[in-house]
Amino acid sequence: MNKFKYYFILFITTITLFSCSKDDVAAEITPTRDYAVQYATDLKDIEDYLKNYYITVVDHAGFQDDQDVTFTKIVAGGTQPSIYSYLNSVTFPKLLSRNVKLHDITYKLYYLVLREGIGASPSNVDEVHTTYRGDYLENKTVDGISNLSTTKFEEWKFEPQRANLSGYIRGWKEIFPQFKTGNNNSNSDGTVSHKDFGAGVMFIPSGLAYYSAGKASIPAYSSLIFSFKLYAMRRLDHEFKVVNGVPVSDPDGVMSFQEDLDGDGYVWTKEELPAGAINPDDSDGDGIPNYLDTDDDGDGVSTRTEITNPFTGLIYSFYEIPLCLSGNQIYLDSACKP
Ligand SMILES: [Ca+2]
Ligand SMILES: [Ca+2]
Ligand SMILES: [Ca+2]
Ligand SMILES: [Ca+2]
Repeated sequence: MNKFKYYFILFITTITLFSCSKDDVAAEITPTRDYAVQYATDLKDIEDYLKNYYITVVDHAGFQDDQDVTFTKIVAGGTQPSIYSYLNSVTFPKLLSRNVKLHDITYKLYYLVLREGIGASPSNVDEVHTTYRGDYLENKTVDGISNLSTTKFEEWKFEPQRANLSGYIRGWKEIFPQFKTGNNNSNSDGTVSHKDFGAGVMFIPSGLAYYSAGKASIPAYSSLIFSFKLYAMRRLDHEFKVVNGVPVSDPDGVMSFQEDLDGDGYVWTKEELPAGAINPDDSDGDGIPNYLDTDDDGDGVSTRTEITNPFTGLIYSFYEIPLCLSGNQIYLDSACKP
């Protein structure tokens, strides 16, 4: 019953948020475009971009501009290798793609790996510490000639942004887990040097971004290009309970990345999977994946109770590492530090 309430509240909150935005009034009047039709346009634009632009990457270990990437159009007769020329390359940079099944289509989500990183990979619901630049892609046809262009809408260049991937667009959730974090060293002047972090670029069709809604500075139906650096991350533990109609964090002591039963690096909700798909990360098959389910096996005893040592009262993780509770977060080390 609590699970139902949680989704109901989420649903109501979503409706309220969307009905408060003036921009969405226009979106309601114009019928939303067909996903498959829009995707075909987006894919063509993205592949045209990949085939007609080249990259320049700064190699400057330990400095803020390390792995900065700029994109330049190849002029007629230009000999620079296009981004597309790195497709499935055995050396870096590598242009790779992921197939994402959503909206009854299979999206091809391209991403460029400049460097993989040396640390651990976040799951799709962990918090990433990242600097990034976002551009939207536009194709304007004038006198029958199509012209691709990009417009920067956001940039975090210096202080890394802490982004809980749960609240971010699908493209981010798909691509960040393909990268690893780096080494972060505090300097005597209070600054932090980052080395050997993962760095890349993702080319996201609008259906895996903001689609018809757009965002403040992003037009509706925009494909997005994000260049990013993954410096660090924080593991999270996501379960909720509902108290007096309000969702309250109720972590079970098993970090969400440990609730990835099939080990593919991702935990998805029912809504994020194709209709009718079996969720590999939902033990009791009740429609709530383990990372949001306070009773994974559905036996009526909470997972948290099941993994608490009855003699010491300590919670043990899958790996028998003592955990500690600080505020609403459970941390993996006994010093209660994130
Ligand atoms: Ca958990
Ligand atoms: Ca999984
Ligand atoms: Ca479940
Ligand atoms: Ca149980």
